[in-house]
Amino acid sequence: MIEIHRSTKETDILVKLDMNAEGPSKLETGLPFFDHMLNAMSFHGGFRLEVKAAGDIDVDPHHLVEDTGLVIGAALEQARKESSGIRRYGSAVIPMDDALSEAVVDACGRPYLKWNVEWAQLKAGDFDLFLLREFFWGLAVAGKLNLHLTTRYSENGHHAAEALFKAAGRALSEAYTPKDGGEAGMSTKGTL
Ligand SMILES: [Mn+2]
Repeated sequence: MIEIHRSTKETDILVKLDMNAEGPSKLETGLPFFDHMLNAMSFHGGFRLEVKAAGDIDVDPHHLVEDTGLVIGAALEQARKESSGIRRYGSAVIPMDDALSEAVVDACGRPYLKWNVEWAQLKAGDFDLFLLREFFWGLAVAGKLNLHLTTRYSENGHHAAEALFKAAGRALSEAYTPKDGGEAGMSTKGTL
């Protein structure tokens, strides 16, 4: 179980992550739709995630959503460092009713976010779907992930987002599956 706490003047976030244990996850960000997405990601990824986040969401949930991505990303990076090697790549394409979303991960140590995402609506309930880019940006940067996210098609933004988080969970789970050999076993270069 990895535990990371990050506190700034804008947010206070505690993340507990165990990539090798099934739930139950516990999500408390003060943003019910965001909790719903994080729960979908961890449940379908088959890993345990706890997030307790507080922040200036009355100003704008932007800081909290981005910082939550940064802290979960930092936990993933620590998981990689503590491992004796991981599979590194993972991918998934997940449907939800009208929507089909895709996530492809390379836990390669070099951050990159390819955001090939379009939302059919701006919001899901009162949650601004455009904020989800900030979450995945934080995840990619702090997790040192190359992360390619795509909404192939959808009519409903909630469905597209939920399918995207499920796909991300499945892809992360595959990428962080233990594989012996350390960093040398993860690249033909002999190191990441
Ligand atoms: Mn839903």
